[in-house]
Amino acid sequence: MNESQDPTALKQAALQEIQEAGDLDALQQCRVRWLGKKGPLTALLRSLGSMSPEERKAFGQDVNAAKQAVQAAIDSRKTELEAAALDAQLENERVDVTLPGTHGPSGGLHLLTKVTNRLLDVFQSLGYDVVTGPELETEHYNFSALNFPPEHPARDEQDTFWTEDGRLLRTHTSPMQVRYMEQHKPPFKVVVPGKVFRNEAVDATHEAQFHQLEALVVGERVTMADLKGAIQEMADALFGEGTKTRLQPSFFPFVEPGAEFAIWWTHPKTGKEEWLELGGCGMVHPNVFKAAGYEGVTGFAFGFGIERLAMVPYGVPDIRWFYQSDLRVLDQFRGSL
Ligand code: FA5
Repeated sequence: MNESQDPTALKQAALQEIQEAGDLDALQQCRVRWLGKKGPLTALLRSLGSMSPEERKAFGQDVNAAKQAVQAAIDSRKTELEAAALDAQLENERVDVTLPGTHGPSGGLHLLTKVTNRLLDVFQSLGYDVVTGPELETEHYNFSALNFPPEHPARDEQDTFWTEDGRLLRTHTSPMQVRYMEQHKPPFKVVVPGKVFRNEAVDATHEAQFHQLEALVVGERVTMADLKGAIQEMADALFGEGTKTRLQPSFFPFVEPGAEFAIWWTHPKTGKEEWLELGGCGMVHPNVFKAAGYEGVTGFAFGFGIERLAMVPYGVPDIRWFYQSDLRVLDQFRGSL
């Protein structure tokens, strides 16, 4: 019997090749070569027909044992190669969780939000409650209840946008004075931050939409001295103890007497000093108390533009920059306050 007819020799040769198969493709080729229809072991089985019965029995057993050993070797090599392929894939796809990540840009609070929050902190620490009111107002709360007679020219200074049902976008935060008084009993101290609107020719210091902060204090013997004191406390808290403040006579229909107020402000970098004119103030007019159904009390109110308080100290030269969402502007105030 030559080697190509010896099942044991064929088996040895097959086992060696199977062991050397480096990947699943090579192993599949081994299987076809050794166990396929044209393989040497299949050829040996075909040759059984020409043997004597005794010979056939012994030789057939040998060939089948060789086939089974080859099949078992292929199966076990296949398991090995599959495990190795999985290891290689895991190694390839390994993620190093300790590597530093890549960051997208993070958001931050807008300068106007920061200035508003700072103001609310100051007033809350002085014992004021914070309330907000509707931006879409009635003509009654925005004007009539605040002692603006229907044809009074003071209404022209606060031209605004009207809805078809006769309501308007509030021109100031003062409408909350009467709204609040109707719902509460004095004494109280409140501040009202919020968005207001005016039909303005927009320029570097005027927007059609801006923000105000209103303060209202009502009690039994509230005086002009209390008003001056409240503005002084705000100035001290914002710009440091002993900051100078100024009241100049002015007219608003809903206060009597009325004034405009300013804070003496020194630029921390340039050292430049100037009056920062913030807004209006005064003692609540008796007609406003009447509109709210109040008697026997006194009170003061003041209101000012928040943009102004952000523009001058933070060096923003144009009010329109607050609303353009330009990151070159916004990024500069990320760390401020
Ligand atoms: C008022 O709005 C009064 N309600 C203020 C007040 C409250 C007086 C309580 C008395 C008692 P005035 O129209 O002056 O007042 O506006 C107040 C501030 O809002 C101004 O000083 C300015 O800082 C700001 N302001 C007014 N118009 C604009 C505008 N178009 N753009 C940006 N800020 C503005």
